[in-house]
Amino acid sequence: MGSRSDWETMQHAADVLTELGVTHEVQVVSAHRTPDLLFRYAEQAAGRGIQVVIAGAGGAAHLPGMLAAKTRLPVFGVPVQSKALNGMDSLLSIAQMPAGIPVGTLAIGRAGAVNAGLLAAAVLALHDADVAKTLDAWRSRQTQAVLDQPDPRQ
Ligand code: RP5
Repeated sequence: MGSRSDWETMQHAADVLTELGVTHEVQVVSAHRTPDLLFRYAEQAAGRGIQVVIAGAGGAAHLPGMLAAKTRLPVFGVPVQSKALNGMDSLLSIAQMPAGIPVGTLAIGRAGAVNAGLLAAAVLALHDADVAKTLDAWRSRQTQAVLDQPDPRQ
């Protein structure tokens, strides 16, 4: 994520990955405050065994796009809800990548962070039977929770 202030949002991605038993790391890497670290991180990620990158950022959110430009790993961007523009700035900065360097863009805020974790797990599940099983079970529990409580007044 681009700043420690993004953690309130991005912790939800980390929580999902923890729930699913997916090994992950959490790090602040700022595109504009630590640009050299950003390049180093992106260049070394694949070699370190990382398979998917989730990048959360707010405002002029160039972190996911810059990461994607420096690694062939799939990058999922989470637009953090900014104070000034409610995250519309973050969303458009992340989603509107010119053709050639894709960033898979999620929803603004918590929903995007949760779904980024689930989407990353789904990618890993293509080649990891344990993650596939855990992800299927997570989704079944979610479905069952809705079926078990159909009346919102209760
Ligand atoms: C972006 O600027 C970060 O991703 C964060 O969402 C936003 C504000 O950062 P802080 O000023 O709170 O560190 O780089």
